[in-house]
Amino acid sequence: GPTSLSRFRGALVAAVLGDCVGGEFEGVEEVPMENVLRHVNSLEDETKGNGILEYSDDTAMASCVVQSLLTRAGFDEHDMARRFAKEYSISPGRGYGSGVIQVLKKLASPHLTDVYQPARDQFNGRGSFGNGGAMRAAPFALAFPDAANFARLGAMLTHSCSLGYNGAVLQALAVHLALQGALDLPQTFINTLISEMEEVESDEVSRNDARILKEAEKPFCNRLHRVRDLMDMDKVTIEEVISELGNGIAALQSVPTAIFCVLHCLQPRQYLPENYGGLERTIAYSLALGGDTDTIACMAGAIAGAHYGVEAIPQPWIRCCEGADDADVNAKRLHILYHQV
Ligand code: 8NA
Ligand code: MG
Ligand code: MG
Repeated sequence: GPTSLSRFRGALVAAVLGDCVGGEFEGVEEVPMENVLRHVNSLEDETKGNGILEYSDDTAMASCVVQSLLTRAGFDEHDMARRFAKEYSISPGRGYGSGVIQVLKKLASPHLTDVYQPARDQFNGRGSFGNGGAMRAAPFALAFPDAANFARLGAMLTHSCSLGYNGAVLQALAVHLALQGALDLPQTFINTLISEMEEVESDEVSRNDARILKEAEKPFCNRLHRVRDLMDMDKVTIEEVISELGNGIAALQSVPTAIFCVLHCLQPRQYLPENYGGLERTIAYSLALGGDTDTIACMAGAIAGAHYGVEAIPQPWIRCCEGADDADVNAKRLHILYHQV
């Protein structure tokens, strides 16, 4: 049912799986489906003893968000910033974006009063438009029935450009809607996202950032319209998806892409194995797009997991991925918090 525990567990666990399984192809521009299926199928073959697939910055930062929301029973920017900084200092080798590292080092300073300032100083004061805010946005949707505002503030701790934090808002909205069962009606789902983002992108700052970066007016809405057009097409190639939506490290080139992956994989596809359920299709398809595969699969995983629920996740995948069991435990705690606030 809507907002059931199974959906919460599915969302948080499948996000981790997307990150861990997607790491194999991160930054590879062309990923043949054959290679994706070989990689994914090797997870099922436990005789191979693949060992554990490690998670990256996506899961490391999402875990900080989860721990902070749970410990503070709500959003506390100082606590969250401290956790990001501490996590980075303990495990700096998780594949963080090259810019965000400077923010994470500054956030470690005990003299810092405004925790949003380091993010504002990025890229000559423009702020980052990377997908690092969006990749950790799902937990906000699992903690609050009205997550958009906190997802934005949580992203602004590292991403002060509206094209960064609005991507986090969009990802949180997509997870929120999926938790409610909204993906049962895909057309309504995409139309709701478009009308919500119309509002989100209507402020002066967002309009100005889009102008400066020479993007369309309301860039996320623009991409969501393309998602809707691609959804309506019978056959769509990987090349078309990449050229219309992107597969890069910018939020604008990856959040709408992740949403498309979920929508496209709601039904069986001839190039994906018949024995795959929707969640397996979504993750495999995300990897086949290449580019920022760990992050796109992580975001698509969170949305798809919220839709299909934890039962849709193959057990062998969970056993292969670092952090999947912790995510499952935390999802249960978030479910309680969500129904309290
Ligand atoms: P970030 O804030 O450092 O942004 C990522 C990159 O985007 C920066 O290093 C810049 O190259 C570029 N960028 C962002 N904002 C601007 C701007 N205003 N002007 C010019 N360039 C800009 O880090 P993040 O946390 O957003 O990074 C997220 C991604 O990087 C994640 O996907 C994560 O997994 C990681 N990552 C990706 C790859 C890959 O090949 N796809 C490799 C390693 C790490
Ligand atoms: Mg990563
Ligand atoms: Mg990535």
